[in-house]
Amino acid sequence: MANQVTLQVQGMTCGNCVKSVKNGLSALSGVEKVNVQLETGNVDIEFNESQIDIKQITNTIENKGYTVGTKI
Ligand SMILES: [Cu+2]
Repeated sequence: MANQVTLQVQGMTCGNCVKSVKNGLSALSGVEKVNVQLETGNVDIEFNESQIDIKQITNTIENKGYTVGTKI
């Protein structure tokens, strides 16, 4: 079942940060679509909840050195 979530990510400052988050999430099996907005820090993610959960997605972002705020 496809699910959609928008996470508020803090600490992204440039295009490389965007790429790092986008590529890191896209590499996870179960993640279908990732859209990162640098200006707002919003990260829109479409994922298959039978394969991956938000906790794993959040951990992946945090392991790259960014902070995940309240989910919208
Ligand atoms: Cu950067």
